Amino acid sequence: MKKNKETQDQKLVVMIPAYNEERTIGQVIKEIPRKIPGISEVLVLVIDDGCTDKTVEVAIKAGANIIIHHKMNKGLAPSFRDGLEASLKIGAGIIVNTDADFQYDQREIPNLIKPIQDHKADLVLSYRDIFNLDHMPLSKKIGNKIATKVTQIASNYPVIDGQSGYRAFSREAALKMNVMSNYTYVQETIIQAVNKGLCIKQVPCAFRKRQGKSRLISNVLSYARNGAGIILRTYRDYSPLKVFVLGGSVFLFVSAAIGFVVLKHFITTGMLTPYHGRALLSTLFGMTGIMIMVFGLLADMIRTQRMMLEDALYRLKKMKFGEDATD
Ligand SMILES: Nc1nc2c(ncn2[C@@H]2O[C@H](COP(=O)(O)OP(=O)(O)O)[C@@H](O)[C@H]2O)c(=O)[nH]1
Ligand SMILES: [Mg+2]
Repeated sequence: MKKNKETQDQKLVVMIPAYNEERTIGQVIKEIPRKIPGISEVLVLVIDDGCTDKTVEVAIKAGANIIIHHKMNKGLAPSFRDGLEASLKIGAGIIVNTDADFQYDQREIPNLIKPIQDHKADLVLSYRDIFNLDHMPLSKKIGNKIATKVTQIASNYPVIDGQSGYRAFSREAALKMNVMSNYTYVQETIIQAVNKGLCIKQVPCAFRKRQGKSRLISNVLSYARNGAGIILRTYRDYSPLKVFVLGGSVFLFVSAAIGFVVLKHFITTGMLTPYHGRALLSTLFGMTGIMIMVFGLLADMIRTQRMMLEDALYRLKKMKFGEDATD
């Protein structure tokens, strides 16, 4: 009976990417519940992304179990990627990602992982009540809403808060994630999860005022530029036909609008004169449109390759962690 219970209970790894967070990381780690129903063990993993302050010392003192070091600052997304990999390696059944700045309330972890424990989700996203957070500047609130809307369109999933990093992944979801960006992982992981057919649930969460300055967002505009680039690239990678057909159609439409008169004139008179200029322009737009569509077909073939590569990678990771890679 005991053995059966043990096999059912999963190991939880709470991973914390951190860049110079000595002020708050201790509070974060101390707040993490170490006993949760249905969880055999809670381990805290800190990703020290080239910290130059006392983050690591404070984290160890507060009870961190594993620390991964980057010799220099690599960025949030690479830290997240390494954190997931390390969590899988130490046998995590569920992985929670949280921030080191004490903005999220770690006492909510049982609530965050519940849908995974109940086999109702592979990925649980938390969402904040953005417009009722008095401490959040208006520019950030608006930025959040715009980025969330774009993520909704790109993922075709009604995400409520696309920027919240407080999330729980099942082992299966973590094995399937291939984060490619070097800046932030938040939008890319949602788009990937939807495209890989993972089941997503959303739960509300609290969000405290940040102590100290944001490490990630020095200004909202550069965050928006970087974030938009990541979303567009991920969308292009997973839905290339839609992107290229849309782009090509715009050119073909302009070509038709310009060339309509020329074609009509040519059919009735058999001549291009006096519409040579229009004819040239229409041809140019038409050719460009067709070229973009052909790129779309090529990109779609690359997408098929990517899907196969991702499946191979998934099986490879399973083999690496000593699991059955045949299912
Ligand atoms: N590993 C790593 N973590 C980072 C980096 N930049 C930000 N973070 C962490 O990512 C989390 C969110 O960053 P934060 O500055 O709070 O962003 P904001 O809340 O969106 O303004 C915090 O735990 C940061 O320590 C980075 O370059 N590397
Ligand atoms: Mg923060």
